[in-house]
Amino acid sequence: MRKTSALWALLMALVLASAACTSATSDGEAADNSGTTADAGTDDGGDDATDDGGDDATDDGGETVELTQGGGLLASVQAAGELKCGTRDALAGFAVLQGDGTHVGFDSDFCRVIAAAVLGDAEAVDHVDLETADRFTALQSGVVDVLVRNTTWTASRDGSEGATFLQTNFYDGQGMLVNAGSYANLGDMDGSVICVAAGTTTEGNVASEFERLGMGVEVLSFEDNDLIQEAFTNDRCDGWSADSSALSGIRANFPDGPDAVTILPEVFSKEPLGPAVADGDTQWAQAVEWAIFATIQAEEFGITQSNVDSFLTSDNPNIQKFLGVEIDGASLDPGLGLPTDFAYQVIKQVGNYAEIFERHLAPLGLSRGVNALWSDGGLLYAPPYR
Ligand SMILES: N[C@@H](CCC(=O)N[C@@H](CS)C(=O)NCC(=O)O)C(=O)O
Repeated sequence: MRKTSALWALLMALVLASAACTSATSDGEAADNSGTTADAGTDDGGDDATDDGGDDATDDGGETVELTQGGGLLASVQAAGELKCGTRDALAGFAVLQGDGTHVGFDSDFCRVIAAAVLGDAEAVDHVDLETADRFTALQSGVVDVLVRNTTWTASRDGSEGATFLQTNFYDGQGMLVNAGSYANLGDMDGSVICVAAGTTTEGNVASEFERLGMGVEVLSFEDNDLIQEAFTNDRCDGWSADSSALSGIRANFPDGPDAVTILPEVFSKEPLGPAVADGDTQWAQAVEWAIFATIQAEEFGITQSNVDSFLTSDNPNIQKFLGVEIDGASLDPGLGLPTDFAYQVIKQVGNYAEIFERHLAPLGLSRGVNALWSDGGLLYAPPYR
């Protein structure tokens, strides 16, 4: 019975997934370097449902059902020996290209987490710089294997953009940066000009929020932050709206110093940021997701980059399974297609979630808040690895 229903589920999923993969549009209107003006409306639309693929191959209770799930990207990435990770090169705290050619930041490290899990080598990453508006076409066309680029999970992106979002690795919300002393609250900004990056959730959120407040603003959209910075400096923008975490990075690196600008107190949207893959390849999606879970679970176990080796002799069976330690002559292989020591590699080569956060986001003044572990009152929770 189980076998039959699993096969039906797979068949249905393949039909849905192939339908879902036919239309790829970029998220949002084309960017205009001089600033595209709009005063209302969102462009993050679309509604059709897609399904990201088949059902499970094994079930806790018993028999194993051999099913091929999806498009084989896990095998392709392993054969290529390199992960193409869609990211950015100038987003403070998240992904910044250094003079020596390395990428540094929270997103850059999560690209490494995936490479460590899948390839056993955190440095086997091609960090592909993507503008906001190009993210989903790059994912759909296979230019990148995964997107780790401060990208918000929304229904329209799950649906119309053909993306499958995985474990959120940073729960964010939208904010507003203004010149120090110019405004105290969003409610003071009626009639102002707000600058945003094109092809983002930010654009639509500004329109909705000011509509909700019964106020009118002009929204100017730019291709990237450098262009917004220039417009802001030239007094073309009264406010700069973006994810709050991004604004913290922008403020920390502001040309006239952080005190020249203020982030207003209101956070006016939910922006769950996390990795996304193209629809239709469940095995790949699961591999990426368990790589992220490994960072969270490691923090919960108290396993860090520097102490992970001491845990290889732990007598806690949950830790033994998690690190791929042999129990009765075999390591747990849950059938994800990942090496059985993938979590060990992630922790040893990149670190646990707390370490990655401390390395890149704490220096911007960000605290864990809702991004704490569930056991500390936050939202981060990894399912059991067994
Ligand atoms: N999380 C939002 C916004 C993401 C976004 O791309 N933000 C812009 C503005 S902070 C950005 O990353 N710019 C980077 C750059 O220009 O280097 C989304 O997914 O649409």
